[in-house]
Amino acid sequence: MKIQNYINGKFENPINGEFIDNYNPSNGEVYGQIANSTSEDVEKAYEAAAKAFPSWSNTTLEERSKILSKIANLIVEKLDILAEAESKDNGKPISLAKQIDIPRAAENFQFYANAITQFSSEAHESIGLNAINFTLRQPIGVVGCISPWNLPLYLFTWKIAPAIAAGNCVVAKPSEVTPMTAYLLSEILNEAGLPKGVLNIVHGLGTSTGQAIVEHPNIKAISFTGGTKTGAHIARIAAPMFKKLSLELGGKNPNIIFSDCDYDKMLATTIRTSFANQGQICLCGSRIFVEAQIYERFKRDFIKEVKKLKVGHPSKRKTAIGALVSKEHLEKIESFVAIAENEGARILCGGLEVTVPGFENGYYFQPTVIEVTDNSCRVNQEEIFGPIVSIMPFKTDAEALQLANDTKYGLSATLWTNNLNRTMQFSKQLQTGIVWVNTWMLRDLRTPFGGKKASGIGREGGFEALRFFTEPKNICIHYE
Ligand code: TXE
Repeated sequence: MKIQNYINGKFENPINGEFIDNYNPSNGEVYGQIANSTSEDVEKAYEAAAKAFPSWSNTTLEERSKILSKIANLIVEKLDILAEAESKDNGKPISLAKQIDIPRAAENFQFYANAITQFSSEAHESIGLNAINFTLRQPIGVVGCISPWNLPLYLFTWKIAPAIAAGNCVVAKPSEVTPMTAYLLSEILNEAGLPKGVLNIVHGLGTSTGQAIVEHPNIKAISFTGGTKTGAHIARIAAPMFKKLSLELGGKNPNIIFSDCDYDKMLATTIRTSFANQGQICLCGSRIFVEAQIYERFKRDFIKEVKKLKVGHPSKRKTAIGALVSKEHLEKIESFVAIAENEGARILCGGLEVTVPGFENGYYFQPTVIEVTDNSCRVNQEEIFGPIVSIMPFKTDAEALQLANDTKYGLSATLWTNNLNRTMQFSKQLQTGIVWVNTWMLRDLRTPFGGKKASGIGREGGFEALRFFTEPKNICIHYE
């Protein structure tokens, strides 16, 4: 299976003819090849996008909306094929791909098919000066979208849908670790009648293909989701070129549990916040802080539930935890267990690789709970991005808040309490872009999404994404 680039509505080999291996994480085998594109391919994609821009940016909102809806419908029609492909490429349980990843990819297109018809700009009447100002929100031109491997089609479409809805043309790159569903999306784009060149998908490594998108002088905005280090690198290149940047980066999210919460709901949700998608979601709550008076009870109950989670092949119905995305990632996760032990933390459960019969070379790891005593330890400060969480008690609200904010990251926080005053105080004082109270990952696509501090800059979602993908221009008209 060869994954080719999709440029100007056509599938093409990379200009250098080179391909790189694509692995199936559930068995460690190479099952396909992906284009190893260079800056030449990115240039070709850019040219196709630039050529399509004058017409696409003048296409009526109704027409754009119709095409986006059609893409959404086709994703729904092909749900099974896409979910199987996502699971095979990423290692996630197929049930998760069917329930979350693929439906959400369709929703992303449907949401922006609707949102673009409701997007408006402001007018300011300069009273007494005989002038009226109005603001045009114009598409930027050709924009770059770069996405990661953890929620491949979900995050790829989360960027592309608002970008094209707003009238831009796109050069996009999915992660080289999980390119398959972006490739399948290319076929859908043709079927939906998206004009050629509006969306071009170039495959390849981050350091070559991705970097070429960021460095391209005429790609004027970059929307990126991925690691914090990569985000900083991209910012260093893009800033002197005055590119618009949206960076959705890592997290080290606190999950703060007070004794006055709805305990059963909290326990069930905390299993998800900790281990959904093998813990490979930027919103996962990897640092669990528990009020001292329920700490021992929580520890006992949580570990009991974690031990019930079945690690297994992603296609099996009973699998709760599938394979990690790559061998390198498995090794990174494993190294954190040794780091924890060296730091004097206690491994309460898990901590080992899992051999799944019949799939011995797959990348499986036990869900792991580590008890830490000091929030400054590496386990609590570095993004592990896998099935490892730490737990630690706290005594007072002030201490919980201090621990929660004591990290360089600031993406999201989860708070479990039924106390309204506490809810408000934490909501105001947590240094994160998102706060979940008595829930987790309940997503309303109209809301702003993104982080503070080392978790990035800019917000995606709702009209925020349409604002990002447009440039405001004020027109001031004086009249007599
Ligand atoms: O991500 P990268 P990696 C975190 C997580 C993980 C770590 C590294 O902690 O362990 O990041 O993961 C492209 N110019 N997250 O190395 O490299 C790359 O090809 C332009 C959190 O896989 O950041 C891919 O398409 N692009 C996260 C995308 O960037 C470049 C999700 C992300 O890859 C590039 C994933 C470059 N120089 C990892 N280098 C989240 N926030 O959800 C790489 N890329």
